[in-house]
Amino acid sequence: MVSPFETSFGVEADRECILVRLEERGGEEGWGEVVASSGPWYSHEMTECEWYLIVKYLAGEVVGSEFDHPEDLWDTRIARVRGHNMAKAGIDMALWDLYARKEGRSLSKVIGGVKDRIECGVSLGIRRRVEDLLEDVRRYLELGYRRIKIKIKKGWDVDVVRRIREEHPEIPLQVDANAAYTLKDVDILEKLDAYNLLMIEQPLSYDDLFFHSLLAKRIKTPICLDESITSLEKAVKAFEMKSCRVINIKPGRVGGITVSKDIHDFCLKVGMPVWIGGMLETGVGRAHLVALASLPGVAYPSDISASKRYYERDIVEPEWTVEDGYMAVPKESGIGVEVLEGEIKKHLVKYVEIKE
Ligand code: OSB
Ligand code: MG
Repeated sequence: MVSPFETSFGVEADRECILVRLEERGGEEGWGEVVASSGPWYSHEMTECEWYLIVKYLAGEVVGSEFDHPEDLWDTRIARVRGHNMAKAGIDMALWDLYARKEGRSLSKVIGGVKDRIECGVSLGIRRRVEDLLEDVRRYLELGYRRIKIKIKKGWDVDVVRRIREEHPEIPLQVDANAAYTLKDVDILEKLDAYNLLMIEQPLSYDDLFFHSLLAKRIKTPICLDESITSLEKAVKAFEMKSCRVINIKPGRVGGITVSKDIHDFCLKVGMPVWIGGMLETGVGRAHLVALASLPGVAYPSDISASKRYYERDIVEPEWTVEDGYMAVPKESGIGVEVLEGEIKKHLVKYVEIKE
């Protein structure tokens, strides 16, 4: 990565990831990405474990099988595997890309996308000094990003937000706690109400809905859930319990494109705004984020930044770029970018081919 990314749960300086390439018998290919990190800090999922899940339990449900539509994946025994959405998502995404390519349509169009460009936000990690973060904020505003999100944790919250607001009273600004607080910290979280934030993302525990519903009654800043929303069922519960007013949909976290669409459709129906979250994806996973961000219910800028914000050299062509704060949604078939297997080989750690 171009620079280490620090959150309340740790620092990532390199991203280890699993790419899934699905090949049709004598035909098209499709690409997906497993967004797990190398350790179980964002969720229980992590690269080595998701690799094992794919090889031992998931790939066999796809290899040698016939599907009319990518949603049929969820009629296989994959649906019976508890959790490990990130591993499932890698396969689900590859199947959607393959299907869209066969249809000769863009993934965006195939899933019902309605936008030809998407609004880009940037997510800025925790820094050693506030001055460094202020510099990051200036840099990304200059590059045109339409919303700034900063990572917060105890001791790196109210004062940091105040410093940014002093310099930029009007910019769309939000914070992401990655579960760093408990209800005992309500005094700190209340203080954030003074700064006109778009939302606060995942203030409380990674798996919680109930305490967030209590917190929502105590603070004015809208709560957005990320980690807690791992399925359509969780989204429905969060809505019914009033645990949040916004949902960050990450295809990796929920099991891929099919479930992301289900959550999106539900949220659109009940009037809950959504946006698309990222997990520092390579150009492959990013393509899936872009397609989802073109859906009609996406009402805030997404955590979808240019390839250069993450990597010296992305593994797709063309690389993802941001102009005037927007990213163009590809019109080409499938994910709409070419995957550079030569670039992948330069960083390849492990490879397995699973055949019929
Ligand atoms: O909580 O949104 C998060 C990155 C890794 C793990 C969790 C999160 C993030 C980000 C980065 O905020 C978003 C991006 O990909 O730009
Ligand atoms: Mg988040």
